[in-house]
Amino acid sequence: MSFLSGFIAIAGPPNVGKSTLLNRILGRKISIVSPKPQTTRNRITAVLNGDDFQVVFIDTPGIHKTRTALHRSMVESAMAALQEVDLVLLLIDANRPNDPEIAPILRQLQASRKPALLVINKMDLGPPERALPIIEQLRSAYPFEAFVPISALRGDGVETLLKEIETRLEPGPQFFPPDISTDQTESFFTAEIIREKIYLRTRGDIPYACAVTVDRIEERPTGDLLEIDARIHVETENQKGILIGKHGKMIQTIGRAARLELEKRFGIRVFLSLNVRVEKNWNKDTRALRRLGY
Ligand SMILES: Nc1nc2c(ncn2[C@@H]2O[C@H](COP(=O)(O)OP(=O)(O)OP(=O)(O)O)[C@@H](O)[C@H]2O)c(=O)[nH]1
Ligand SMILES: [Mg+2]
Repeated sequence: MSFLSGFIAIAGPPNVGKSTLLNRILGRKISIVSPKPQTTRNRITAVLNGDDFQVVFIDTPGIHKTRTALHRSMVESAMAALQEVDLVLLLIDANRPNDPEIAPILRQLQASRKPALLVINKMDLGPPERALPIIEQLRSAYPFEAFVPISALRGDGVETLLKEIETRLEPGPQFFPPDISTDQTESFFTAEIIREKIYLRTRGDIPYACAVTVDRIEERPTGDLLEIDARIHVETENQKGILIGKHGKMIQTIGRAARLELEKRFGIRVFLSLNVRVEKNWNKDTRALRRLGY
């Protein structure tokens, strides 16, 4: 039997559970998740390896109306992913079947004519019947090859989804070494974990005003401690004040939550130093965006 492989994009409007699904499929946290929309800003690649197959999943930023250069870069990377893969999983939220952001994704699919599965997520939040009108409505908009209701959070339906994917894999090469589950660097993952803690602990425009870069990751020669220097870039002095918080309380909370998760992930004690820096209009300036990884 020949080796099977393929590239699969997980695409959809913001906040529908794309990153949750990626993590569920891989059985570990690859992509950060938060209750706020526009959490994922880059494409995140994850590799599912089997004895005779390899699936490369690409988690993409939620597709939405763009306002800033950052949004444009996010949406462009998601739209481009739709063109490049062998199969698209269009993920939608069962509670938001009329999400206005679905239409532009359907248009992109119609242009690329890629094979696609419609995955209806968050089925745990209501009765199963509510998937039916959604399927009825969307099957006339695009020739989806299958309709799969799931709960990415609880895992319901994910096995069925994986079976639907497996039957569509074609003979192909092993794109990544079999022991690799993501192409993210340690620095990128670290910056993302810090950004996730900001999303989970701040409100209003603060999470959206933040970008995180990692300047240094270094293991002490004694081998018992990882030293990490990271920078949080914000747009204004006011945001910097809020992020640091009274007597530094907010930044300490964020730092502690990130450190605990990084220690678990890297299996070593972590010393995390966070520095907040004002970089005016970073999310509107394409040069600054590139420097910050977008
Ligand atoms: N109840 C329920 N909540 C879910 C499910 N899947 C995801 N969520 C929640 O939905 C929120 C958004 O999840 P994400 O995985 O970050 O969504 P996303 O589509 O990657 O969002 P962006 O990266 O912002 O586009 C989080 O609070 C998740 O816990 C699900 O199956 N059921
Ligand atoms: Mg995401």
